[in-house]
Amino acid sequence: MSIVTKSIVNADAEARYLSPGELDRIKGFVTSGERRLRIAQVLTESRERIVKEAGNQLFQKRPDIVSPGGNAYGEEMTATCLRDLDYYLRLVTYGVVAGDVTPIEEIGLVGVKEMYNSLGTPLAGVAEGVRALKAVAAGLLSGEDASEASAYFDYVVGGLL
Ligand SMILES: CCC1=C(C)/C(=C/C2=NC(=C\c3[nH]c(/C=C4\NC(=O)[C@H](C)[C@H]4CC)c(C)c3CCC(=O)O)/C(CCC(=O)O)=C2C)NC1=O
Repeated sequence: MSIVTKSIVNADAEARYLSPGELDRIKGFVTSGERRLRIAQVLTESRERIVKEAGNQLFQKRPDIVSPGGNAYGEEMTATCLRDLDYYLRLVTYGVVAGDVTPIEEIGLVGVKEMYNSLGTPLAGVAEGVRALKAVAAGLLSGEDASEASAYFDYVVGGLL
């Protein structure tokens, strides 16, 4: 939910006008809109490259993941692993656009530890992959945009560990 919807739901629950503080936060959301959309556009346009490079970085750092006995060993499993990185990149674009981590939390983090544990997928490996996504993405963005995007990747990492 964006700050706009959230503020309206809260205000209406008390049948009141939006408070000065709420209007201020909405103003911040609107003012940062152009930047957030620009970031989401870059990440969306470059998604294939970001996922591919992040995957290469991950597998170089953690060759065990794609070696016999590793959770992402074999063509099909490696593809599934890269698909998961693509999922998290997509969720980060949702967060950036909404200016809010709630979509990331609800779609990609609730119950995720149990899910990965039941699959034998190392959470630390997924987190390392998301860190690599962040690094590759940051390289495609200007300084301020990179730090804004990084906060959402960090949120994913925090939710995995
Ligand atoms: C959008 C929200 C969402 C997420 C996050 C998601 C994750 C997700 N990853 C899965 C599997 C998997 N995920 C991985 C990923 C990895 N293995 C590793 O060692 C690496 C560290 C890592 C890649 C970075 C692998 C290899 C599997 C297949 C595991 C198996 O079938 O044994 C599965 C099991 C079902 C399937 O194979 O599709 C789910 C549900 N699904 C969703 O709908």
